[in-house]
Amino acid sequence: MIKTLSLTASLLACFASVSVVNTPSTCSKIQVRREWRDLAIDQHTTRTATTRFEEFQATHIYLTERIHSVGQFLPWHRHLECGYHGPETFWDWTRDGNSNRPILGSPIFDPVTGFGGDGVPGTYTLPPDPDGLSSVPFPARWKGCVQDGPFNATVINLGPGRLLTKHCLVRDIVESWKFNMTSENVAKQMDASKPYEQFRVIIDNLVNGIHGSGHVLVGGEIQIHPLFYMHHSNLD
Ligand SMILES: *[C@@H]1O[C@H](CO)[C@@H](O)[C@H](O)[C@H]1NC(C)=O
Ligand SMILES: CC(=O)N[C@H]1CO[C@H](CO)[C@@H](O)[C@@H]1O
Repeated sequence: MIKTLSLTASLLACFASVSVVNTPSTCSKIQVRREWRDLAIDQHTTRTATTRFEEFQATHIYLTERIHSVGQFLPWHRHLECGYHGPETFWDWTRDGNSNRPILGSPIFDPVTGFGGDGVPGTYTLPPDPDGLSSVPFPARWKGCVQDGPFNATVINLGPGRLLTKHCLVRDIVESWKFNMTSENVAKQMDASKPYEQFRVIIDNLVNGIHGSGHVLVGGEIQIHPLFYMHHSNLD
């Protein structure tokens, strides 16, 4: 209860800073959100710094059942980013969904200036999970370790799910899934969902929804990776 109250209090504090007030004021400095590939390269480096990163992963794992498929899904995920003071950036997946270029050719998955590429088949096996702690929705989509780019040698200590295992960053990027991420599909989901309740249910659908599909397109464990924050900024 205390945890819920303090989360609510900090959520309010977080939104208080962006709430609209009637007193006219001028902004001395306006920060513009930029799509990730429109940032200068040194800003990429800043955004992917890993200070206290595991605390963010752990918070998301610990609260998983309370922050997905519920009304606070979007505000909670925004709250997780609250406190980051740089210009917020995002992964506009419609730029990849609308493009004829294969998804792995996207600057997002570039091995040098991006987040690295696909998992290598046969390099990862899900650990035994007799107590059902990992709650992996698509076990077949844990193809293998990302073995290029800045996360090649990254050791992840948390996960899958609530298991604690040392492992690599796992992906299984599937080309056909990018067709969920077109502007057309985004517009369709916006049009179909008038009340907020309907909206969050539609976007959260794992197969067609723009939130669920972002996860499934990348496969493996996007939620313990910086790309997760780019994905959620875009939903915002
Ligand atoms: C990935 O890391 C391994 C182990 O450190 C190394 O042998 C390999 O050269 C790296 N691959 C790339 C593409 O950087
Ligand atoms: C709306 C849409 O295009 N949905 C597709 C999302 O991707 C899966 C896997 O390719 C398809 O089965 C869906 O039809």
